[in-house]
Amino acid sequence: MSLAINTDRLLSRIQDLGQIGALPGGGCKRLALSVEDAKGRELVCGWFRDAGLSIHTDVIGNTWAIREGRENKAPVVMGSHIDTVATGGLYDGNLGVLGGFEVIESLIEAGIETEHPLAVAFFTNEEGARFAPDMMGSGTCQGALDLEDMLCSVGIDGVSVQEALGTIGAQGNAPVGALAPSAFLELHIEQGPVLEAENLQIGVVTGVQGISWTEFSIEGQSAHAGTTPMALRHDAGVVAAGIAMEARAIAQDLGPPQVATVGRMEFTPDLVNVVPEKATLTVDLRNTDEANLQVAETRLQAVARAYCAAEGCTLSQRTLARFEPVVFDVQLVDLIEKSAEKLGFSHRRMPSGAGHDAQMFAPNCPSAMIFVPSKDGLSHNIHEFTAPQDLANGVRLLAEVALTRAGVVQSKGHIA
Ligand code: HGY
Ligand code: MN
Ligand code: MN
Repeated sequence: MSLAINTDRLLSRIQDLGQIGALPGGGCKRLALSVEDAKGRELVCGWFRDAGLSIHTDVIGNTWAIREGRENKAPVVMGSHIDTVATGGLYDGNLGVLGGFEVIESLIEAGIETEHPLAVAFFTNEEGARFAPDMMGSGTCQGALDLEDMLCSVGIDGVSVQEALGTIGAQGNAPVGALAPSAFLELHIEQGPVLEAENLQIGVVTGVQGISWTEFSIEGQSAHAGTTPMALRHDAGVVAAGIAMEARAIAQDLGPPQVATVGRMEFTPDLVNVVPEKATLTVDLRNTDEANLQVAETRLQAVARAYCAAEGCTLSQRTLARFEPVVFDVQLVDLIEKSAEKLGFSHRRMPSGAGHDAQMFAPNCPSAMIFVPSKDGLSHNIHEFTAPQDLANGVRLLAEVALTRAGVVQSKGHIA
């Protein structure tokens, strides 16, 4: 069976949602639990409501919409996120939510009934850009993260998740664990260069690499840039710079798939002629192999301590996120691969370099992902782009797998 989907409707919804938080040069900024996120939630829930779906929101703002099945069984859930980073694109997360919704709406139009209910979901703060950690909503609803801890998480702007939920009215009353899928599927852009480089249409995602986010705070001593001899300095800035260079060296020495990123670095007092008395920086380390990720972490820690000691500074740190690598359900991955074959899509198996909501469902129910190509491998960039045909391919494959898992009871309408 292959469900006919309405590609034009999908594309126009992606554009409509992309208007919320639109940036002047393209792309959009819809940080988690911001006013823009609230508007995005309102738009998407309006579409869910118009389609007659029953909408549920839980205590951290995760939202899902259910289309009933013939049996009162656990739903097959298609989900992702609609929050973005500050230099976000139109597709990261949004494709998985709007694509899942397109599957459900096309089913309704085709008069197709399924045994299991089908649901489409978006999860709070997948990005982790404003509030750490990432995958916060999905991790909380699936028991990987503690609700109270997450509600107390304070963002880079000094606002807590609890406050932000209250400000935009996004806190619902469904309890943690209320969403218990029979299977979880996430369609997502690859966000990397592999599919495009190999001229492939689909990524059959085997799992997600491990993630380690650390925020280092270095305390030194502010001093005059001109009068203070180098030997007398306690320069927090130079320690931060050394840690940043070490992060890059670790990735180079360990080689792929190890990656390292220093995304944030701040100096205090941040003035041209004052030796920094304080520096904070974040280091994002990732690897598909947990043992090697720990090697990277250990080496980074050792160097941070050594640089601080040599400069006479003090070091403190916070773990902002720490998730071990995840392997997706073998049968579901096989089904995605077989379905891609059946639909005639070129494809390959691959791990995900990015974190995703699906990884939080993997311990609790069969979970897996479908990737479609990213132009120039770009994401977390306003020029993020995926061609319309690739978007449609991904949604058709999502439909094929979701329908197989949900079981088609009867089709009054058209299934090719
Ligand atoms: O950081 C990530 O991998 C995802 O974008 N949250
Ligand atoms: Mn994403
Ligand atoms: Mn992202």
